[in-house]
Amino acid sequence: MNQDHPAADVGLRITAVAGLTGLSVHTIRAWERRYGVPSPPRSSGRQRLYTRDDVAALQRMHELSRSGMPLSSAASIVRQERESATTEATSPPLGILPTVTAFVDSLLTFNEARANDCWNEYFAATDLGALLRNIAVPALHEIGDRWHAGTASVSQEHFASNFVRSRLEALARQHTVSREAPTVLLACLPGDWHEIGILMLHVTLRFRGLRTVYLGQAVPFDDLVRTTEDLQPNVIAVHGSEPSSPDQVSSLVTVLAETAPLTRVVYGGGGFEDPSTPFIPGARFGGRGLAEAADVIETAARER
Ligand code: B12
Repeated sequence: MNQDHPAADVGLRITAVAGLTGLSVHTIRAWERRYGVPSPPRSSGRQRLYTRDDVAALQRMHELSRSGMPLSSAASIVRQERESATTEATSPPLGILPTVTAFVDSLLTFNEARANDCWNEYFAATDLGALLRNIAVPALHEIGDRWHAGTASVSQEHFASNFVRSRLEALARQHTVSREAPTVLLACLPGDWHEIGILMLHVTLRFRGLRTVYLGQAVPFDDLVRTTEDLQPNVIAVHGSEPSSPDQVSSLVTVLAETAPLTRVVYGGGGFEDPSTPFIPGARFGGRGLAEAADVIETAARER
């Protein structure tokens, strides 16, 4: 590692920096190659290791270019600003990992900036799976339980759900995948508005290199069928939370056996978690956790 670089001991990987800035990995590399902004040190394995100052420089360059400034001018402004700043002083250590309690507190108090810091810092220091498993899912469950117990309001629950949803959507958008990759269609069954779990799967599968098409909440049955027939995806993964969810999946399997015979159907969500839920012939239960669900879907998608 380059010991001359300020705060070289707090290196972030390029994928984490992409998550923090909303820029693609390709753009970050291109800006370094063309404009030298930023120019992070490398690890002994030649991986770029970014500091907080590097992330700030990329954010500043992004901001200037979005305001209409040519990239070359934006880069020279960023370089000048960095030279006149004492980089040592603006590079605080990453510090300890944010906790789910801190994240929940920030959401319950509508503190978006702090919620963003928790999300960004946890993601930068870990990976997508850990962020979802240790922060996002437990926070939503905790807030949901409080709402159920009457100690959190609908406003707090909506704010929290919308915060998580918008961060997931941003992650999905910045991570595009080749059209040649196996395709997974994801949707909520008719009447089901609980989309965050399946949205998390959409992002997770994209990060694994699958091509995902995400339809969102409460998709009408006929639409679900028509879109599957049009796309002929490798897998259709559906989330259901209603008592009618198993019947809906059975009907989907019956229709698609004729019109999309190579598409595999995977299902999950609260509507299937009652132990008395019957096995649905022709479809696969994806399990109760995100990682397990992603594994089941990925395996099914790569079979064809
Ligand atoms: C946010 C939320 C909402 C939001 C959803 C917003 C949105 N954009 O998604 C809104 C406000 C719309 C909502 C509405 C309702 N909700 Co609500 N909601 C929640 C809450 C707080 C969080 C859900 C969530 O996103 N969790 C995070 C995700 C990641 O976790 P998950 O959904 O549990 O998913 C896990 C697994 O199912 C699996 N998984 C998820 N998706 C998939 C997909 C596949 C294919 C597979 C294999 C696996 C899988 O992985 C996940 C991680 O382990 C929960 C509280 C809780 N404790 O879960 C209640 C909760 C789910 N809601 C509940 C209820 C009762 C309702 C309403 C009926 C309330 C009402 N009276 O109107 C309506 C129903 C609307 C409908 N018809 O769908 C109950 C469900 C109880 C039950 N089992 O019947 C809960 C548990 C709250 C509670 N404690 O009572 N809700």
